[in-house]
Amino acid sequence: MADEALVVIDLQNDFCPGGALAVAGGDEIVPLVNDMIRRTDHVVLTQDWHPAGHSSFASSHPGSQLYSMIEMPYGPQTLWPDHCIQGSLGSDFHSGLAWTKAELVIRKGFRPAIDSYSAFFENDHATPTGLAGYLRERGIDTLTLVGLATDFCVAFSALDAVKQGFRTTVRLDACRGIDLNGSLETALATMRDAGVTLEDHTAG
Ligand code: VGL
Ligand code: ZN
Repeated sequence: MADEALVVIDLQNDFCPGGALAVAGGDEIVPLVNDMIRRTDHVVLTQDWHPAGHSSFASSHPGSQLYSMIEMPYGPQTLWPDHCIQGSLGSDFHSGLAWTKAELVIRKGFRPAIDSYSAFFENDHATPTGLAGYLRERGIDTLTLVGLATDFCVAFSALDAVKQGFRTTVRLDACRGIDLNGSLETALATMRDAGVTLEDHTAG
């Protein structure tokens, strides 16, 4: 339908097995995502896109543990391994992803001092990426989200999408999660409570 878009979140090498911040089974979703791309008129991709030395990297905070939380001026921030450095192989889309049909690639996380999980807003929940305006101007009001990782960039994007007034579905069978300290269960409950439609079309 003309008023619908598929938003493919961060289906990049660093989030797939062998990558710097590998999500278990991250590569398994590629064939399904490709089917969905084929069947959807409008496709938008996001690309995690960090400068070297980004403030979300544990390596930028000497003495701090990987995956620990720190307090940033904009709120709590998980510290990640170095990943998705601009222009690196790890920042490329998975080589099997049929990305050429995409009408827009939203890059995020490029400001050194702030992380950006959501496709719509940086982690201060205030600095927009421009995606909501783009979609509205195109007359798109209904979104399906797929990609990586369910409990971080997909969830943050879905929550902002409903807040911005988009009818929003997350296809869980076309997502994989990181699951840090129960983050997957929390993300699913938070999305459900916020009015995100969660669907799993896994056969059987
Ligand atoms: C993501 C952690 C850090 C994601 C991106 O795509 O879910 N997670 N950067
Ligand atoms: Zn990142």
